[in-house]
Amino acid sequence: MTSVRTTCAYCGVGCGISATPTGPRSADIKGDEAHPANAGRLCSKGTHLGETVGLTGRLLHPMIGNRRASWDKALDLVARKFRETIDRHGPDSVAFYVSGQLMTEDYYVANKLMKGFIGSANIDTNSRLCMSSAVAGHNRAFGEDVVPASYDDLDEADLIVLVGSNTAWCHPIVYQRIQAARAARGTKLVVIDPRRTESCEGADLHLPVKPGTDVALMNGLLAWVAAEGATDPAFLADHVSAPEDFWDHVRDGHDLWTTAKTCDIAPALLEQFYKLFAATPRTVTLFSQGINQSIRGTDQVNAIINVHLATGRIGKPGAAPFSITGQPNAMGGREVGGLASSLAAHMDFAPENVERVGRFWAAPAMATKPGLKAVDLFRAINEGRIKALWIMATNPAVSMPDAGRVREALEAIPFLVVSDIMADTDSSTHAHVRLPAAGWGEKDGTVTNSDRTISRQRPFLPLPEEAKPDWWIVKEVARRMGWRSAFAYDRPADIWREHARLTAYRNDGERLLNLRSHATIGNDAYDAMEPFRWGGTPFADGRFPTPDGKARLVLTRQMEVQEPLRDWPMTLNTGRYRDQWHTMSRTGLSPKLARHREEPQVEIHPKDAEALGIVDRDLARVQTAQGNSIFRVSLSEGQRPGEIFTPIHWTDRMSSGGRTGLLPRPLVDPHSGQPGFKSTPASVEKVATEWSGFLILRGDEPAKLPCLWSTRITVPGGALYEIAGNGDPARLDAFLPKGDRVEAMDASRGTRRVATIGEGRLNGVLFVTRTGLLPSRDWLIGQLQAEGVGGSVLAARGPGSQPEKGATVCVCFDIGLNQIVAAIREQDLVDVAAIGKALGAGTNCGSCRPALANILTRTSQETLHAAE
Ligand SMILES: Nc1nc2c(c(=O)[nH]1)N[C@H]1C(S)=C(S)[C@@H](COP(=O)(O)OP(=O)(O)OC[C@H]3O[C@@H](n4cnc5c(=O)[nH]c(N)nc54)[C@H](O)[C@@H]3O)O[C@H]1N2
Ligand SMILES: Nc1nc2c(c(=O)[nH]1)N[C@H]1C(S)=C(S)[C@@H](COP(=O)(O)OP(=O)(O)OC[C@H]3O[C@@H](n4cnc5c(=O)[nH]c(N)nc54)[C@H](O)[C@@H]3O)O[C@H]1N2
Ligand code: SF4
Ligand SMILES: [Mo]
Repeated sequence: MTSVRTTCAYCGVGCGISATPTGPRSADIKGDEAHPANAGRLCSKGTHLGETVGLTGRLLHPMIGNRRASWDKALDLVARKFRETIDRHGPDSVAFYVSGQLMTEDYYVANKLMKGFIGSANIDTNSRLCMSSAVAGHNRAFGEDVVPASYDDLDEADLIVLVGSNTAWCHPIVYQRIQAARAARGTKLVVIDPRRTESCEGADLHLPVKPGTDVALMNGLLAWVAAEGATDPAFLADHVSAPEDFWDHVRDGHDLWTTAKTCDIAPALLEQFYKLFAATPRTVTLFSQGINQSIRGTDQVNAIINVHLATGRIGKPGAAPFSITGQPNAMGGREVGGLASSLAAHMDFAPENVERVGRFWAAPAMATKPGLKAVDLFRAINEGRIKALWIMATNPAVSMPDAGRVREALEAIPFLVVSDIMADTDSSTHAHVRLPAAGWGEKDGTVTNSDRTISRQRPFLPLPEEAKPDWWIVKEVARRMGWRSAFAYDRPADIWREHARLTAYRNDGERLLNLRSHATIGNDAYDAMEPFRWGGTPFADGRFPTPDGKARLVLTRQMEVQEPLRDWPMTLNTGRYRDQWHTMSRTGLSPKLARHREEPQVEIHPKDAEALGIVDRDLARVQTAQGNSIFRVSLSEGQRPGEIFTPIHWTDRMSSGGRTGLLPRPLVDPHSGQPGFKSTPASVEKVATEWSGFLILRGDEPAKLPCLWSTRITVPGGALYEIAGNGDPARLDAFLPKGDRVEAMDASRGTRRVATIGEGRLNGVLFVTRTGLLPSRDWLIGQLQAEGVGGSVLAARGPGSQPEKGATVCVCFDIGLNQIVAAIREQDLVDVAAIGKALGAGTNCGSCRPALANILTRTSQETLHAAE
């Protein structure tokens, strides 16, 4: 079969992929060597995309309630309900909640329908939770939402500063590029993050700042460069405007000592960073959620941009403030105007823009003001003001702050439509209508990555059953609402051309986003489109898209950071794991990716744990004013005392307990409306259960287990559940699939081992203990694939069983922690390359190389201690 060039389904790096179908629902995945974002490399998630293109769990037919319906019936119902709601309660009584995982073409059609035809701007996107502070910051500083950087700048920088970005895990190919620059030209790397993440492994300096103090840190830096004469007076005079009292404000109270105190780091460390920054013109400051997801997000973004403007480090090779995007098409969504706060094609709601876009669309009902931003939108549902909602490609019941309230909104709303690729998500359980969307590998369109490179996503698998592309679904509803000719699209290229024409429409250079050359592109040329970056090198001529052509310094003040409260002594930080993507609907299908972190953990400093009577691997309850969840404890010196971290990925479908979304408070940044996910007052307590254990089940149907805590991961041939609870664990026997039953009880040790076997194949096995001692799961998991299995399976090990591999570090070659430590000790390995030679680990996708570096350091320290 021939291979198809497409773009990765996951992050905003936007790696090119070459996919070769190997069967009706399988494909061989390789990096596309011709793609500028990755030049053939892929991280662990991209590498294992092939494991996720099966049909497990897919939604394959339109559903009205729990009944299968024809497309005609389902689309008619959606159109009729939206029409009736608008007629009765006005256009602002309906809303769309969409996603940076839609194609630009899907996004364009949804935005046009809401803002030009329904006549409301109540279309917001999960990018509100992700990028909106960067958007607001860009608009304030540059007059347009333009990311003034490209990946090439990383190759040409002498200093790269990561602020609030765990690039090693979340943008691994960019991180590899940074490491390549370090090797090639000695680029220095500084990480500013309260946690010591794996991104710090390959860094020169880590500043473990107190959360929420980045404004102070950046203002202190600005004061430092000003005092040292390291600003660029000519650039400032010609190309930058500032509020009158700006420099007085900067000089006031931003000395090194005060700043170090505010940020809670050593002055010497801060000085080291400031000196390095002041002395290095080619600096890229790369930032993501540690900056954006804050109630101070927009000011934090502007505080970073201020420093770059003041030093003239923008629009030049190797020098830029770089907001790196999360989702594969976060940028495309911003380009079409999919946020409630923008209109279309980088235009806001200024009357002349409303008139211009209205004329272009021949719109019957233009929205004239911004719509509700995500948090307000769900609040409006709770309050009964929004009565019909259509969710596309996002899972707000998990990913919104205070997700418990969001669930109530989804339960209460009179009419809910969910377009998704999966049959059951935490959000779609509440839907009146579920619409089966085309997924990655089937869909066809364009995406824009972090550095404005637009690439094609191309299909290489047929649409399964009745699934349809999102653009098709939306335009069919629009046509049924009466707007037939305005939504007469036959293919994504039709929409792309219209979007390109709008970016160029009456645009004499006021807007940098201008895709004029694509306005008349033919269908074949669209199909063959090579990745291209729009906008060239923005601001290279020192001109900015503001009325006076100058960039703007924005006065930012460090807001006070709340001190710990009596009931909530801890601060909860939330974020991502290397090998999982958001609510796991796709990565959760991959047995390999599951092994990096098998359970949702709460990371806590050993001192805090000790004070709370908690030890490593205990279960602990994290409580906030919004709700509580249970996590496996992981002691970590990389946490600052008083601060804990939990992952965002686990849902009700993958766990009971373990859901982070319930916990964050719904407080938002005043300019962007982005929630402050990274900082919520919390408390932690140990959870003691009478027993713990695990369950391995053949098949892929998720089971809802009646125990206090459980989490599920996919394994080859089935699923592994880690479980803990109180009362009689015998009730779990009912979840074992049918078969001959073998069991072994040991009352004195409080263990219970039960397996069911059919025709020599293991169907399921349950191990429970009251002592906490359990055998390795690996061998038992392997038995799902074995034949001739008998009662001896309960011994949980076969003849000649291998020693335990330990937690998987390298997913590509399935190498565990214990194997790596043993090899380092026995073979005296001294660097990551030597580990690669010995075990293969780290030599394929490279995502685990920071982890290998960390294991090397720890192992050699332990060996030293042992020798002393
Ligand atoms: N593996 C994986 N990769 C992903 C994703 C995924 O789900 N999984 N999702 C993608 C998406 S949509 C996004 S948005 C990106 C997110 O990518 P990142 O922003 O890199 O990821 P996060 O883990 O959310 O948070 C980054 C860091 O911010 C730090 N932080 C918290 N508070 C502060 C603070 O006050 N100041 C500073 N300086 N730092 C702070 C956290 O400790 C954390 O290490 O990742 C993308 N890539
Ligand atoms: N506490 C906390 N919460 C957070 C964050 C955090 O750091 N901390 N980060 C926030 C950020 S940055 C983000 S981006 C969000 C992400 O949060 P979500 O957007 O809610 O997460 P996903 O799991 O990516 O949801 C995508 C959904 O779309 C479906 N899907 C996939 N492809 C398609 C398609 O082509 N069409 C359709 N119709 N459906 C599709 C998937 O099955 C899945 O159900 O989470 C936010 N929430
Ligand atoms: S870095 Fe990884 S997840 Fe991101 S686009 Fe590239 S392969 Fe995909
Ligand atoms: Mo995101």
